[in-house]
Amino acid sequence: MSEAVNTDDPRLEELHRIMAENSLAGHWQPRQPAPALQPHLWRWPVVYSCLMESGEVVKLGHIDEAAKRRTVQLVNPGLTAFKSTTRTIQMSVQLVKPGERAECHRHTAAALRFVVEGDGTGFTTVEGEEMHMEPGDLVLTPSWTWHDHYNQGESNIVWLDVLDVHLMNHLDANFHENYGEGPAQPVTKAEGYSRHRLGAVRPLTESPGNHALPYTYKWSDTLPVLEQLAGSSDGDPHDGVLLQYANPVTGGPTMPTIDCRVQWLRPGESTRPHRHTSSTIYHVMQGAGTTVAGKDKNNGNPMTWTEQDCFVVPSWHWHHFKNDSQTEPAILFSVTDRPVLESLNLYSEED
Ligand code: GTQ
Ligand code: FE2
Repeated sequence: MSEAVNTDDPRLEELHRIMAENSLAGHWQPRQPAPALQPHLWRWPVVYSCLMESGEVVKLGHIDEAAKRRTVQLVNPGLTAFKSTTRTIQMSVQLVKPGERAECHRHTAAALRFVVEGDGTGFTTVEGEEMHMEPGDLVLTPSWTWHDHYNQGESNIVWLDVLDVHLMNHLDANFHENYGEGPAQPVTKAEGYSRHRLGAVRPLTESPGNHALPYTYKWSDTLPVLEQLAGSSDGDPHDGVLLQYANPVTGGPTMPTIDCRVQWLRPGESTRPHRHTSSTIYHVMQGAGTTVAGKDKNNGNPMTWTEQDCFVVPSWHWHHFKNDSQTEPAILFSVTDRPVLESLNLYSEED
């Protein structure tokens, strides 16, 4: 307590007591420090073995049951009370076994799926369209869009779920609704509908504002862009060759609250440190390397990653990347809350 507050004055204690009884407090009184988001690395073999074990012991439930989805959630050690990956975003890993269906619902939280494992026969139906899921594909289920998942194949399908659910909770804007007419919504659109309708040739009337619409970014379209740029451009000094999964109509962020990126670090490449007021969660698609993240520019916590690992770089932490291989590129998929900070004029960056 500051010196200006005379703690010997018995009236002060009485004031504190009366205020506490009436749900009031003085600015001069201490409070619990907010828990800090920490840099953290989740090693894939541990995540994956827990997910596979959950496939044995957790039966996928109906839509009104707690196990309506079978996911293992990445919990930041600083945010265990919230069970959350960052303050805004949740990243989890979901398993749908052959023959299983995760039933239909919708919520205000925007979600995306980034496919890690599967033979392409599994799909998420979004607003009446089956979006088939092959490794590396990114499927958007934006705010308030109906979605259900079905694995009609013979092998497991595993993907990363990313939702802005914690932001929704902070804003008291987290609402959801179960589909009332059965476990799955009807399929009303041809496969590829959204990608075609929102492509470079599209109806003149297509003007979603900064709204995101259902969409799939195929890895088979993304990888050639990375490969071509890696061979022909210098890339970004902080991130190597960096691509944004742009909203196909506006060219802006992937969704209003979450931007998705993919980056390519050349063999042996080392990037320059920078920091910014947005938090990022990474997933290693390919390769092995080190990300140093910390509050000091030259003294961070090295996170040494390999394929499929996930890690967090918190807001305003200096960070840089190194591809530890001299022969192979490294590819990182990432999600960030940067669009939220930008839309509130709170985004800034330093290097
Ligand atoms: O697949 O619909 O990880 O609603 C969390 C909430 C996945 C889903 C999550 C969800 C889903
Ligand atoms: Fe959902």
